Amino acid sequence: MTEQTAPKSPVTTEQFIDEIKEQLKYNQGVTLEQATDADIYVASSLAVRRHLMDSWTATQKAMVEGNTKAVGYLSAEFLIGKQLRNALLNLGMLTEFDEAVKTLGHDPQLVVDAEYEPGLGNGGLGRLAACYVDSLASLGVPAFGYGIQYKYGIFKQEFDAEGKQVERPDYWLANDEPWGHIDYNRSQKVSFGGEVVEENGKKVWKPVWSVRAVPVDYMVPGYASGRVDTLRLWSAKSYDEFDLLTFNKSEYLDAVKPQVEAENISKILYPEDSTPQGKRLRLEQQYFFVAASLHDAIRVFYPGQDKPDLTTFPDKITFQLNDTHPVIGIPELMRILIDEYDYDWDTAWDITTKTFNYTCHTLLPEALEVWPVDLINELLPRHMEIINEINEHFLAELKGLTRDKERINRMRIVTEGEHPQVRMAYLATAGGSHVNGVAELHSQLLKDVTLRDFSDLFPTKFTNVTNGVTPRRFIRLANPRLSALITEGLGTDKWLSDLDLLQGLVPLANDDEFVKKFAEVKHANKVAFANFAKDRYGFEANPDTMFNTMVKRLHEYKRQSLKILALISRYAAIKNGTVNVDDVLPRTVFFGAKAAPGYYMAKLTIQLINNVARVVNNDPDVKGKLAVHFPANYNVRLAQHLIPATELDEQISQAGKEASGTGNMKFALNGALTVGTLDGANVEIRERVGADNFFLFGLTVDEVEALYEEGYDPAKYYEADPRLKMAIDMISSGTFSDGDRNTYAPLVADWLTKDYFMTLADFSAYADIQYQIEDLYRQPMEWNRKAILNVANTGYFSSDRAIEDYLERIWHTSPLAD
Ligand code: CBF
Repeated sequence: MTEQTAPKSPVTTEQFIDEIKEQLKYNQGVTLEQATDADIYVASSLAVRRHLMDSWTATQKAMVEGNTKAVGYLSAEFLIGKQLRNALLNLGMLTEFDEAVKTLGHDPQLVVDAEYEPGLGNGGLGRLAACYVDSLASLGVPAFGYGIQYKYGIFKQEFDAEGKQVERPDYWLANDEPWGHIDYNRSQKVSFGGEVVEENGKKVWKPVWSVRAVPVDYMVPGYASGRVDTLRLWSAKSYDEFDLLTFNKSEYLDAVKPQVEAENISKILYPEDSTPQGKRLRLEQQYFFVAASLHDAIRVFYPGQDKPDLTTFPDKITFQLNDTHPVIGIPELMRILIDEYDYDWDTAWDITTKTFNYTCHTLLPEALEVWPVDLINELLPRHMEIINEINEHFLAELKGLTRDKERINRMRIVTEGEHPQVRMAYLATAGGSHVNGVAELHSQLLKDVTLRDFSDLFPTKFTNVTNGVTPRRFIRLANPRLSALITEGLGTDKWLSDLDLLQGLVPLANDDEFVKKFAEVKHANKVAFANFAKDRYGFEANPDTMFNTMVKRLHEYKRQSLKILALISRYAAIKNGTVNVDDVLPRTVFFGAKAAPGYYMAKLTIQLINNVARVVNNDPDVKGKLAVHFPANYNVRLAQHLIPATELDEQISQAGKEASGTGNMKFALNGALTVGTLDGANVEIRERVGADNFFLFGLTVDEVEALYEEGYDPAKYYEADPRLKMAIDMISSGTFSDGDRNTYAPLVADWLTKDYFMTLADFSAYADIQYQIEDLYRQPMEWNRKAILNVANTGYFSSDRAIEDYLERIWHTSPLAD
């Protein structure tokens, strides 16, 4: 990315004050005296949005007229976070906003806090999509993010008196939402069900119900690029043709039922992450947003043309399939081309395979979607025919490439047997130009294990793009103190658009003055987080203890249980005098995690963590030495507060299970040291920051495999390490369940007999490395030097770099010319 200095505000403070007042008066109809913080938030957002409008329309015009191919990022999730500050930063208006709002008698922080965070994603995959549209706009690449505007985002997490997770609906649209513009004039009809008939030798799909997909547009401002891309999220509305006959029979509810059901499509985000799917509504959602998006792209790029030349479609836009969720787009494009535009099969296939690329975000076989043929037949009968035909053509192609019948059979897109299924990852691999994993290790394992047959026969399809995160939101907005110090250290703020410049901080790790300033920044962030936590969650966190954080979805493979077992063993050691209390390094541990509502073991782990926190925090024997906090409802906002305050980050998944991780990047970039396994992007982070500046422990992928092979016996590890035995026994004896021995019995039984993710096997190494961690922490200058080296050497993990890799390796396109 070309380095940019911070953009210059398009308005003065005085002008911005007038604009806010105008919005208050003409949009909201409130006087300045009546205006609440929430009113000021809406008025400022609308005023900011107006400033983006010209660049937005100009970007779209240049995209349609230009010779650069656009990018369509198809994703069922976009975890965009709050919009106002991000837009202000990218426009260069942060100072003008603060001043204007103060002049109007409001606190800028409270105004910003009035924004309700849209939770339109589950975790890493959705947040990555949001980082990528930010970077596309910042690089000046014309792009659409296409997804769904769910009415209910990811559930709101609460904890009950027993520490159990309770899910509450998150009706975020019940609040003023000034950022999304609903465009009824650009809606698309999406149909389902029915049958396929032959008419004049042509297959004709006769669907039986339809829904209206209405786009809600969010502007995505680039940082200092002058470009504004589009995030187009589809909302399902019914057509107003309801059943008058039924209504006349006074069965009003029955008459509106189909309308209600149609609107249900975009009602709720599936609260799952890396767990198997299989719900009918989910397939409806996938088809809904993908079909609307493909038709929308044709409308955008061939305006007013009845019979456009769609052989040029792959030159206009390239579609990235964000995981298997949008893969139904492959048969849909084939259907559009053949049924709606009369192309023959080969031409349609040529266009389709050139149009799509697929990113795989998982290594867990159970998370690769498969759809029952029966269900697809019922909802999308024409698509099932097309998928069958793709399968037949593909098998024929394979026969020309290999004589290995077993391999060919393994590669079937549609499986055989009584209950045939469609393997969406295989369909994506066969129907797209490129397949990429999201970190080097993950991409390698995709080739060696998950999609091995495919990579053997189509090696050039496979590539890697290591994930990245946007430095604008996750450094500049989240950590203004560190940002100022970086700018001071480098003598420029250009690092925000060229994160490799952080390398310039390397020599400063040896400059004691700079190291002290860095330590002061971290301490100030800890104090700020402690204040925020007190205010928002009501707990006290002591900023003079080490801040140690583990935030991510709760999943067994991520191994929150390893952290909690080590913590309990530490607690036990202090209690029973195995360690001298004076030698214990004071530590505050923060957890943040949501469990999928139907994931029993994950929810039980949440309950355990909460109860460990309750016991530890109320025990005078460990007071000042160990504290555990689990703020509910971890989201982007909490991430932006907690990450800058963290000193030690936990990335402790079982090697070979975390595809990449992106939290690991955010923490390193904010000057936390990582304790982690050789998994996902940890491997690359460690390579870049240097082995001395990363706390590595645990089994490698090969060792994990070897242990599975030889027959893994977790009980052996329980017997061998008294620290582990003590921790598990404490749980079993009811220490964290008011004496009840059964509460956590399912967890304990699983650890001792199955422990699929080898928590017990890695326990000793993990407990041992804590000594190294604490030794280093006792030398603050050395710790902070290493933390600076983490910041300095992780510029590679910018989403700008990731997007540049996609441009070069997959999309083969470039920014718009000025
Ligand atoms: O690639 C983004 C992230 O995606 C996941 O969250 C996913 O949903 N499959 C993975 O679990 C992460 O490893 C990955 O960083």
